[in-house]
Amino acid sequence: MHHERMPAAHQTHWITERARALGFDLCGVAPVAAEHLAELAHVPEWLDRGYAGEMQYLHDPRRADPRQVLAGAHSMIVVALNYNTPHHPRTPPTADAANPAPRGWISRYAWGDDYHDILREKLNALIAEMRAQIPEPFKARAYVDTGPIIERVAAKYAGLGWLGKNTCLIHPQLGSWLFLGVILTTLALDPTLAPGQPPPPDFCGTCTRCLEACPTQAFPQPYVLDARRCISYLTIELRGEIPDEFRPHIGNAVIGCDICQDVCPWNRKAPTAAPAAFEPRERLLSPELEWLASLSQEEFSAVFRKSAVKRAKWRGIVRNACVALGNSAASLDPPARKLARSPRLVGRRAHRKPRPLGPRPPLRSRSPAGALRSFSRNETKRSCFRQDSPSMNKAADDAAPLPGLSGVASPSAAKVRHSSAPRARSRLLPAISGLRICAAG
Ligand code: B12
Ligand code: SF4
Ligand code: SF4
Repeated sequence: MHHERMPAAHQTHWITERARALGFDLCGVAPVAAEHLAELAHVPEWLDRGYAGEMQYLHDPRRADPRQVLAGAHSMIVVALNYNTPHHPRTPPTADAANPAPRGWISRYAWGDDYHDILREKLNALIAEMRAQIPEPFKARAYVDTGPIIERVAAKYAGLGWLGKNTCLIHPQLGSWLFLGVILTTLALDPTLAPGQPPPPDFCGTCTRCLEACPTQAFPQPYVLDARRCISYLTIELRGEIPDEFRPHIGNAVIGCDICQDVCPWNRKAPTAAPAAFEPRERLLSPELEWLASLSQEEFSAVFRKSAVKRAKWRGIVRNACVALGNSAASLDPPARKLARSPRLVGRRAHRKPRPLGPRPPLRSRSPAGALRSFSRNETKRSCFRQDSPSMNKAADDAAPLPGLSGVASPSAAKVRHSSAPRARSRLLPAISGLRICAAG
């Protein structure tokens, strides 16, 4: 087949169209030069402040300059995929009166199939289409968390949205329940934002809901996250013991945390158009904590096959379930309460009265349940914005569904079975005996 060389602008347009056809909700092209990616200048200070905790991979110097990641790199194609499914936000522990067994909470991103696989497959399909369409030789590499690219910054400068005070990428119609992926390429594509055109405006206005709702006070200042304090880090990335001071504030979270997004007004109208693969797997919506704590390694591998939860590892999820059980100790029957407080399971004391957290600016902190109780689904968009700036109100009012999204039917809610099978408490102890959860995994 004979190919005419497409002008760069047409290539960008064609690629974004193909990305849409492959199921991505958003696509844009960002330049790679660090001087066009302003937030990257903060990376050294962020690292110097120690905010990365044990995440050594964040110290890779290439993260501050995508040009160092791929020789001759010129452009970043950035995509976003909606993962919002039509399920309620986090519920307080033991909210189910019919079945009062203590329940945990797994974050929305980890309910279904592993997003890394789903996005990577689509990105590789896009690269294959590009190779078939664009005759000139080029290099292209797909990343979904996997490379030294700060994807949210890339997304901002590809015109996909703004970086909120909770540090998430937010799109005015889609909200922030978005997975991101990047193709780094040597192709000289026209950036989505014309030269001199500013990135999408920041619509956070005077709102501070996320900062106030964070149970562990993980935001030292707006737009900056101290990852060491984030429940997501504590439950997924941290190996070893969860520091005592954070345990009571973790509540019933067992994998990740969504609170700073659950409370965000821009997620109120976020469409639930996620692929069916992101629907919660059986038993994972409000999972029973004793079930999680008693999983054997084999059961863990089977339940979380091709799931992002695997990153936390078996030790991690059992440790987290035990901490959450400790936090629900009041509602446990005596044998389980004893177990949840066992120093063998969770390091030192699993449950203790909440203590004030370490030094942190005077942000108002609430318990996870308290933060979410104040988040009423029926609250109108207007009342939610009443504290906020006129421009924010207007922007929210103007927000209309994206073309092409309005006709997309929400996937039918998966049938989620809350198992109320009688829990064999005797199973819990043997399953975890001998396991030193406080030891690094
Ligand atoms: C490491 C990581 C984490 C860490 C650290 C998070 C963080 N904020 O960095 C932990 C484990 C805590 C985490 C949590 C979550 N993550 Co995460 N994570 C990543 C990962 C792999 C790298 C991010 C990174 O490089 N961080 C390093 C620091 C330097 O970046 P930063 O926070 O953006 O810091 C900037 C700001 O602080 C800013 N800044 C602005 N002003 C100022 C001022 C000063 C003085 C300073 C110092 C800095 C500063 O500059 C910094 C540099 O750009 C990305 C994937 C990727 N490769 O990008 C996913 C990613 C960011 N995570 C994602 C998700 C979904 C989550 C969770 C929602 C999961 C969950 N439910 O638990 C939470 C959200 C928590 C939150 N509010 O951010 C999505 C975000 C999608 C979106 N819409 O934004 C990503 C993009 C994964 C993906 N491919 O979709 N994550
Ligand atoms: S609200 Fe949850 S996810 Fe957000 S910063 Fe705080 S602990 Fe992390
Ligand atoms: S909760 Fe408010 S401040 Fe936080 S990200 Fe959303 S709009 Fe911005």
